Amino acid sequence: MAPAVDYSLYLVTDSTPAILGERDLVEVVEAALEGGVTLVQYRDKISDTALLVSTARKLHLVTRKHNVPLLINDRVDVALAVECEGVHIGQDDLDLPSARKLLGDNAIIGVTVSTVEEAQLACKGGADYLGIGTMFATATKTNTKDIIGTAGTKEILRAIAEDGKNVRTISIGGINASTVQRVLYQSSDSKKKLDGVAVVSAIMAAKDPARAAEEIMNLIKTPPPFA
Ligand code: TZP
Ligand code: MG
Repeated sequence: MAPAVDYSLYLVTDSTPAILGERDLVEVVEAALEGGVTLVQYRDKISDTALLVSTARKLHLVTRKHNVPLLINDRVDVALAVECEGVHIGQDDLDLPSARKLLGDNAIIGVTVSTVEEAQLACKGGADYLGIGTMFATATKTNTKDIIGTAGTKEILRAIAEDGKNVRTISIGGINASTVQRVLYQSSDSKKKLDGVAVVSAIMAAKDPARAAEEIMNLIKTPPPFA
């Protein structure tokens, strides 16, 4: 079993010019950590393997400084090379049992799920957390399979309330300061709630990523006005 993790504000990185611009990825992530993000996923679909490994090493130095786990998107080999805390895999990546075998019981392994069936399978397979989405349409990832909204998310949470009671859950897609409270409140089932939200552009593309992270974290901690 992986160590206890705070999933409340999960930063997923993006290295594309549309989001990062001319800025340095590691500096933006460090600012977001100062603003209070609790978990970081290095998601980079453009760099070659050598650059992925060297960037992941730099990111791991800063995440460790803040005592926050670093996970790698897609690439179990990169996570092994840099000895970070885990991976996030999608439905088309290396399968969960193989990832677990390679990384061991202490690694944090998250799986993207969009349907009840995928969620049940990931719970059965020993995922530590589910990345449930896509919550809302987003310019950051346009080839998403399904936009499931708060209703679809709630349906998944309800379906895994028993078999997945030890599995943590986060929502991803279009989450920002304007949507975060609605996401957390409207998705929650009486038996199982989201443990957090994953955010890309609302923090990564912000002029002041520390301030953006802080603002979203404050909203997560505050009961919504419509509750
Ligand atoms: N998976 C589903 S939506 C998404 C990913 C990686 C991108 C979310 O980006 P944003 O900018 O937080 O909407
Ligand atoms: Mg993937």
